Amino acid sequence: MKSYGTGEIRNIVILGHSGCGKTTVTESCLFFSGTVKRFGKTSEGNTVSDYDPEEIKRGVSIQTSVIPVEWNHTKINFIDTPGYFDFAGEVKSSMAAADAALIVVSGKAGPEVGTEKAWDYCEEAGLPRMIFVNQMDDENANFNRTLGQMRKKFGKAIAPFQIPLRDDDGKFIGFINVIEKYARTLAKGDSPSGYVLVDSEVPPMMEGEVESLRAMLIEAAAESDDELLEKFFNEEELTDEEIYRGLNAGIKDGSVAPVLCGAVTLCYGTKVLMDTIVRYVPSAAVCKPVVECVDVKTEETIERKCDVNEPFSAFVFKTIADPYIGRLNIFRVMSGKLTKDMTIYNVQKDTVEKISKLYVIRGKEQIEVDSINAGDIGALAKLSNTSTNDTLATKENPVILPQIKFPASVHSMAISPKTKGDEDKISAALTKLKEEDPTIKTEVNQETKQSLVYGTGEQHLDILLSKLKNKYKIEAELSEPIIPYREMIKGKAEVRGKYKKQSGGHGQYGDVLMVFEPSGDLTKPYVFEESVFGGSVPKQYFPAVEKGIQECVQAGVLAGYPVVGLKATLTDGSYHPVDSSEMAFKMATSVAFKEGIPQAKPTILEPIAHVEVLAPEKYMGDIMGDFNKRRGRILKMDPMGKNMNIVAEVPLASMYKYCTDLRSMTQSRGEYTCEFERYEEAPMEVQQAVIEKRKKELEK
Ligand SMILES: Nc1nc2c(ncn2[C@@H]2O[C@H](COP(=O)(O)OP(=O)(O)O)[C@@H](O)[C@H]2O)c(=O)[nH]1
Ligand SMILES: [Mg+2]
Repeated sequence: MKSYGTGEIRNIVILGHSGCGKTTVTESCLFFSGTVKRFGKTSEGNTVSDYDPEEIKRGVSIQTSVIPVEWNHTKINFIDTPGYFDFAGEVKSSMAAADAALIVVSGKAGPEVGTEKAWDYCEEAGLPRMIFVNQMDDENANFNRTLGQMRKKFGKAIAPFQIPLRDDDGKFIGFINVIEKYARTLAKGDSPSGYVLVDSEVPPMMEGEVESLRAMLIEAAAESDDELLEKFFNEEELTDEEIYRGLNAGIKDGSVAPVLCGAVTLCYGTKVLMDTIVRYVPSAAVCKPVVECVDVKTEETIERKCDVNEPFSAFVFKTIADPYIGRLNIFRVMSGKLTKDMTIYNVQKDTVEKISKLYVIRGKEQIEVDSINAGDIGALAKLSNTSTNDTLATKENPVILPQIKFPASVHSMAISPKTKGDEDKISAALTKLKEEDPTIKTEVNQETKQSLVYGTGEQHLDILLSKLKNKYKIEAELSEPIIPYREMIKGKAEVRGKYKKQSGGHGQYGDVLMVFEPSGDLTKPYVFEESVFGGSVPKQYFPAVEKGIQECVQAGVLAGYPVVGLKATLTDGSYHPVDSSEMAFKMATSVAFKEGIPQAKPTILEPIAHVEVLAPEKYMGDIMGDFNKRRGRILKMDPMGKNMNIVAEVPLASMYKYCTDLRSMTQSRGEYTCEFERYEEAPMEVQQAVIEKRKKELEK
């Protein structure tokens, strides 16, 4: 592939609800531009973009892929993203590499939750955006309805560049260009899709509609430029050139979102889409002219220009660590130029990385190149220490580029191999999968000994299992994480513990009088004190008594959970000059513990989580009602942007699979975080259930 200059590159992230046709957009552009000879289908698993075995199996995208298409002396790097919300991490990383977004909307379904999220992401990141209303060939598609809904949701920015033409039977037959007021209809001809567009007149009955949409467009165009706005208000006619100038400026700053339409499975609208991207979407050099980064030598924030003459810096936005493909880091050059003979420096990891081969990638295909210019996307194989979020630069000019903030991994499950002994294999494979996907987290709970995996949702972890099986040949299963309950006492007890053995020869003798009471500090298992008077227990045995307590608090008397907040005081006792030993005193303490704790009102504590939910206000009633059912307490509720932020405390045990429930309550609009806060006494019925469960486990 030829090397493209910074001004000839467009990095376009494709966003939208699952199933609107994002991946098919990339496939149709590849096909129409003659890059591929066969038009793949996502449902058949043969598209360039959805190449991963999991994507082929499911017929949906689950990871980001880069699809460069060469069109009109320009390289459009499409970055195709998954629509499922569990893969929001992939979307976030794709956005880090993009200059502009193409939001695909189904003309049949209209704007959906995924469309709203896409729009919000663009607003947040300040990305220029355009919209493609797809699936217009479907008999239930309705452009005007979709346009109206988008105007209502997204406001004045929505600027229709095209409207679809239909014949008397409602069949999609072409487009009307709203700015220049001409129509084009599809006719059989020599093009990859088998159709060409031929100019025709705007049907008289549509003239009114075209005029009103054009007025909408001109208003949007005028908004971006004071001079134009004045002309607009003075009701002076804007020239086409002025309209284009205004639209260009508006698209660049995000105040205008051009809307196109088509049916990409038939390549209707594909050419106009690519033409519009080349013509209207500014190049990498214009969209992200500078990037703020931290100069590692001076620790100052500096700017790097998206220009080949600047020092080299590149941001790694995706890592593939695949047993078949190998290790690949995909990056965007933010400044300067990368050539294959350079020595590069991973700034965060403080290591020099050797380049073996330099590629641009198209789906899974790796195309070797000699250099990659500022603004372009490339890939490097076999870098040993580099992963997503790292900055590559040179040792002479080290900088750190802005990092991706990944969504919280709130869904946790215990993971174990189906075959005993595969534990090490699982953890090695998980390490690889974590490199590819920073939203997967793992942890071994020291107390329950369970291996835990964290992801963004149930589907995310299902795919993780599937990858373990298909790519790493390990069968694993997920189970509910064990809740780490605690035990404590609420009362006070004074007990004597005696340990005495006379089995001929050397005997054993230990005798302690202990007081057990709450220490008030639930963060510590116990505090140990002694108030022995007159040497009834010699000093040398105090550590043995403490050792006894230390061992006993590991398993409480009610259900075997660790004890916290215990104060144990050794007040008295007796000893034998020959038979007493450290062992005997430790045993005596244990006897006192087993007898004393049940008398001191033992109780079970449960972990309480601090939960924050962000969701639109209309769902507040459901969310609060649901928290009540989970024994949660709402602490506060505040508006935050378009949403409400609810802060609550909820027992951890009832947060199991909350992500699934919150999604279904809020049509996937709600998000949350959940963190351990503290321990609290569990209600009686919970305690009974916990004790019962423990009993059964012991019987097994
Ligand atoms: N009728 C029709 N179907 C389409 C069109 N574009 C995509 N599809 C179908 O919609 C489904 C989802 O497409 P896909 O590209 O995987 O959507 P994504 O989830 O947004 O990537 C597939 O079955 C496509 O064949 C279109 O223009 N017209
Ligand atoms: Mg897709």
